[in-house]
Order: sequence, then structure tokens, then C-alpha cells
Amino acid sequence: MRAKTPTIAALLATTLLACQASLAALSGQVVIKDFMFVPTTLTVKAGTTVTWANQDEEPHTVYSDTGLFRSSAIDTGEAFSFRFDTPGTYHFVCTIHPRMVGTIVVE
Ligand SMILES: [Cu+2]
Repeated sequence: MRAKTPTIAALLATTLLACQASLAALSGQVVIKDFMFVPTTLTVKAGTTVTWANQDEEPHTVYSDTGLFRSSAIDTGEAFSFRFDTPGTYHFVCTIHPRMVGTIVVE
């Protein structure tokens, strides 16, 4: 006999999709390429985990100017993540190439 109400599996699938959507909304990405952070300024909501993904040929670092977060050298194809829970403006720099700077704005 066919059920007329949604199956538990269908309900779980819907719930899972909703969870994935909310997780996606709380992630942000900065790409490191051609000795630049792209975008230079990324605006996110509080609680967002930002990932810096190195797509450059060289290793880079991500250092907060306040010391809040500090990566080790991020090699090509690797990434570094930090979760921003407090609204504010956060500047960072690559310590290997100090002209590489960027900003995360947390709302
Ligand atoms: Cu660098």
C-alpha cells in the first residue's frame, strides 16, 4: 500500500537539505591567487567560518594584525579556516609577502 504522507526518509532528506543550506550561508571563502587575497574585503555575518584557499604557486600565510588568528604557511592547494563570532573589522596580512593585505568585515 502506498503512503500518502511523506516518508520519514523524505522528511529527513528535506531537513538535511535545510541544514546544509544554513551551513552554506555561514561560510565564506577568500581565494589566494597571483599574490592577492580575493576578494580583498569579504563581508560576512557573525558566526561565519571563513576559509582562505591557496590557489597560488607559492605558500602564503594569513596573520591577523591583532593576533586573533594566525595560519602557518598555507601551501598550494591547502586552506586555513577561522570562525568569526564577533562583529567588527579584521585586517590580515601575508607575513611572507607583506604587501598582501585583506579585510574581513563581520556584521
Ligand atoms: Cu604571500
